[in-house]
Amino acid sequence: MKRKVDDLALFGGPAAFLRPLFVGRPSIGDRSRFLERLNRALDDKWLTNGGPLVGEFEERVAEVAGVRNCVATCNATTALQLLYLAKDLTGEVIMPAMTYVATAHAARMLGLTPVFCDIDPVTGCLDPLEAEAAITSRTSAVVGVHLWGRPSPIDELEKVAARHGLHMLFDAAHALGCSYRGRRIGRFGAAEVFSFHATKVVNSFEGGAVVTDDDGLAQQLRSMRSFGFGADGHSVRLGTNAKMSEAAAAMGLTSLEAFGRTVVHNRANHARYRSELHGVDGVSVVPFDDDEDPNCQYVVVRIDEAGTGIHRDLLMRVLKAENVVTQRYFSPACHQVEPYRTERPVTLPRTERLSEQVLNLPTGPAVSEADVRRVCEVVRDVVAMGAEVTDRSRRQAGHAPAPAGRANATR
Ligand code: T4K
Repeated sequence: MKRKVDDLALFGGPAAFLRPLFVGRPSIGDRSRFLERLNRALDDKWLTNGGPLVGEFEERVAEVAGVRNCVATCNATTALQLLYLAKDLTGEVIMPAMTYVATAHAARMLGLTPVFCDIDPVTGCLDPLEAEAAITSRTSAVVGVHLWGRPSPIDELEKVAARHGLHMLFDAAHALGCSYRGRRIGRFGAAEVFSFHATKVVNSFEGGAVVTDDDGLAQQLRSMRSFGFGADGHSVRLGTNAKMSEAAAAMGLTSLEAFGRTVVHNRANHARYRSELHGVDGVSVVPFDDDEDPNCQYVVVRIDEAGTGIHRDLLMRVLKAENVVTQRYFSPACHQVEPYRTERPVTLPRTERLSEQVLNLPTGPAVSEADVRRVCEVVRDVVAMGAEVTDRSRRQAGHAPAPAGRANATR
C-alpha cells in the first residue's frame, strides 16, 4: 500500500511490481503448436506466396467474422490502403480523429484528404450527424472505426453513406469477434479491416486482413496484394507486395486457437477493473455492452483531473515508475498530429476532451487477476493523494505548487 507520496516509486519508494506490466503483451497461444506449424513450413520449404498456412488462417478469420472472404495482408495499414485503392476513393474521406494515425495515413499516402469529424462522447466512435455535416462534393467515402472494439453506429453511418452515394468502410482493427446488434463485425459496409499486430487480441507478429462478402472485391484485393497479378501471373492492375508470410500465418493460427480463452480472460480482467475502481473519484472505466460480444482487449479508463487531482499524463508517469506501463489510445488524436494539424487545422471538442482523459491499463493473457487488483490498489492510492502528488511533481520540476484548492487545474 502506498500511504504517502514518498512511498511512490516516482519519488524514491519501491516499485509496486518487480517486472513491468504492459497493455499489449502478445497472445501467443500454444508455443509447441506454433513451432510445429513453422517446422512444417520449413520442411516444405514454402514460406510465402499463397502458402497453405495463410489459406488456413484466412478461412479461420472468415469463420470468426462470419463473412465469405478474408484477404490476409502484411499489416492492417496496408490492408486499409489496398481497400481505399480498390474502392477507387478520391478527394475527401470522412473519418474520426479518435483512431490510430494509420486510418488517416493510409488515405493520405494515396493523396486522399482525411476529413476528421467529432465523435459520440461516450463510445468515442464517429458521430453520424457530424459525418453527414462534413460531406462535400469532393467526399467519396466514410470510414468508421470500431474504437477499442466497440462497434461504430453502423446502421446510422450506412444510411448516411447510402443517402449521399458514398462508400462505407470500417476500420475494425480492434474488433475481431465483436458484434453489433447481434451481427458479427466483419460483414458491414463494403469491407472491414482487422489488425493482427503483435499487440492485438490475435496476433500474427505483423498482419492484417480485409474481410468482405463481396467476392469481386476480394478477388481484386488478392490480386492487388500480390503486385496486381492475374491468374496467369502477369500484372493486370496496379498492385504492391502486401502478402502475409507463412511464419506470420503460423503465429496467427496459433494465437487464434487461444482467442476464446483470451477473451474470457480479458472480460474477467475488465470486470475486475470495473469493480475495483468503482467509486474512485475522477476515474471511470469505459464500459462495454455485453450484447456486443466485446473482446475486451483494451481496458480504457477516463481520468478526470477535476476528480482525481492528478492529470492523466502525470498518473501515467507515476504508474510507469511502479512498473505499470499504460498507453493513451488515442492521444494526441489524429487531427492534433502532423501532417494533419498543419494541413487542415480543425477543432473537435468531444474528441479533444476524450483524448485528454483516455488511459489504457494493462490487460491480456499476461496480466492476472492478482495483477489487476494490485494495479487498482496503486491507482486508488495515487488518486487518494492526487493533489499532493501533483504539487510534489510541480515542485520537482521547479514550478510553484498549485494554489490551495486549485490543484485540479494544474498538470
Ligand atoms: N487502425 C487502428 C484503429 C489501429 O489501432 C491500428 C493499429 C491500425 C489501424 C493499424 O494496424 P497495423 O498496421 O499496426 O496492423 C500499437 C500497434 O503497433 C498498432 O498496431 C496498434 N494499432 C496501436 C493501437 O498500438 P504502439 O505504438 O502503441 O505500440 P508499442 O510498440 O508502443 O507497443 C505497445 C505495448 O505493447 C508496449 O507497451 C509493449 C507491448 N508490446 C509491444 C510489442 C510490439 C509487447 O509486449 N510485445 C511486442 O512485441 O502501437
